[in-house]
Amino acid sequence: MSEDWWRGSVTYQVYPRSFQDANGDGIGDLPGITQRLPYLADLGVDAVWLSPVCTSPMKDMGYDVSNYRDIDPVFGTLDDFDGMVERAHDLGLRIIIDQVISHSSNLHPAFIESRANPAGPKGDWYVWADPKPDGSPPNNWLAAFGGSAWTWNAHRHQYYLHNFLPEQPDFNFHNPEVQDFHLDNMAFWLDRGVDGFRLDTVNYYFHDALLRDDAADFRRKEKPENNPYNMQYHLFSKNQPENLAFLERMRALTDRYEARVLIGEMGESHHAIEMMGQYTTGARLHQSYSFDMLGPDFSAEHFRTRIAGFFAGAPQGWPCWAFSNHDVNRHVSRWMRHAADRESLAKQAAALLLSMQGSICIYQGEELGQTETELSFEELTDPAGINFWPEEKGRDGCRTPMVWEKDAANAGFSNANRTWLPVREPQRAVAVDTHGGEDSVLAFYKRMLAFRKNSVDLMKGASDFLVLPEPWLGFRRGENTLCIFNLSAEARSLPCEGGELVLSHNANVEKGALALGPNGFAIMSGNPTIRQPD
Ligand code: TEU
Ligand code: CA
Repeated sequence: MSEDWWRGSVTYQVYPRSFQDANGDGIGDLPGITQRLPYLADLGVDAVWLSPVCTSPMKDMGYDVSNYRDIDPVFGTLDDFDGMVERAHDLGLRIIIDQVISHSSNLHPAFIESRANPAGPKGDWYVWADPKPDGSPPNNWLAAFGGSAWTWNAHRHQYYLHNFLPEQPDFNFHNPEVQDFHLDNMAFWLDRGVDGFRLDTVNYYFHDALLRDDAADFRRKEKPENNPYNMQYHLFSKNQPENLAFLERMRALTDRYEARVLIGEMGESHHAIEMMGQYTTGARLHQSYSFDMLGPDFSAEHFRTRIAGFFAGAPQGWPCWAFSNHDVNRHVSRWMRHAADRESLAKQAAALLLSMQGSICIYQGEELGQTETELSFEELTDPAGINFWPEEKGRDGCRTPMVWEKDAANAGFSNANRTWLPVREPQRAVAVDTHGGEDSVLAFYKRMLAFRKNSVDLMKGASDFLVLPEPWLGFRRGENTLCIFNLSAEARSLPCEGGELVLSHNANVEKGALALGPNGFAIMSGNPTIRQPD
């Protein structure tokens, strides 16, 4: 087993509630995932990342854990988990689990004990602080899902910190026992055979011990488009220097096992690129999962500056890029205004993402060209949607069930009368069984995944960006691969001599020109000479 299998690998994110329901209760589960693993092996991904499946009151859909060593009954049992891991390994797929340790559920026994007994052994496991003299919270830190990051507790006569919901109290990582507790829990899963962790909110573990105020708060009005969260210019509530030493302890633990991987999720921050580099340089994380391509920006300059900027700043670091996940609008919907049609955009995005330098995460359904589901307020389950409605619609629209068979009940996801989020049109229309043809989005993903896996240039080659005006994006990878994209809905062409098309869509090379139609792209070999468009 190669130790660095994860360099350039592609991980498929499964949202367990919405992948496959095996017991008919309308919610996806582990036996359902196990049934569908052959689909993922056939798709050609290297690993599967499961959003959280540990015991949880589900206030934030599993990102609020009440037992780090068991499976929530809605998803199954530890036996089901072991069965899934075994089946995945048989199929050559690795399993990466979400580890949500910055905070727990407020129903975790450690929090209940901490709250009840300030002088007891767990008294200091969470972040407790006295009120200001006027009774208000200790500082101005904001919670991502709205309001202050502090909630009053009448029993302790103190506030506790929660960067997300009040039901997600933050652990106090300044206490070494808290660090040990989490490392022990991670060893529990490593011993069970998981191949790695996606570390939720990895830059939130430590808070400023002096509890200093965060800087300017640009609240909801000025926040970037399509961001479902409360925004603040975080200086002290996260991104603390003490975190690096803890990540080194975590790496030392995983290095005791063979070929495991740590992928840290680093919430957007004013210095995200520097932090991503810092967290993956030296014996810390293997990959930093970037938020940079989860937003509205679809310009060539954006993609170029993110990728080139990362490697310029952190030549020893390693990024992980994604266009969609369970927290953001699906990219086909998000970028549709730059596209002529859904399919061309979906294929172009696949080609672009899967030709990038770094590792890649794709999100369930994107291989179908899936779009965001429109939901009514009554259908929402996500607190971010419920709290910020109607300015924001929250994250349920990207979490609706996977569509397998167009004409089956619940598109083959479940045989329940009612599923936790609805299955409807137009999502159903792009179900897996509609992708039989060679031209389908799914068929393109398979080709592109296979191409990447067999291309040393795409897996390991450096990126060298061409100087081209918008909306052209072009870069060479390694020795012999050129990737070029028309990021617009209008046909364009530029002078091009030599080279051969290897994989393309809406592309044509003739008479010394490369013509790319709406959202066209070309992956070429043979080092063609490209010149500025006229
Ligand atoms: O998301 C974290 C996340 O998106 C934040 O870093 C966010 O960008 C920032 O707070 C904005 O200021 C993860 C999970 O992916 C999400 O589903 C959970 O709700 C969240 O953590 C809490 O565990
Ligand atoms: Ca179920």
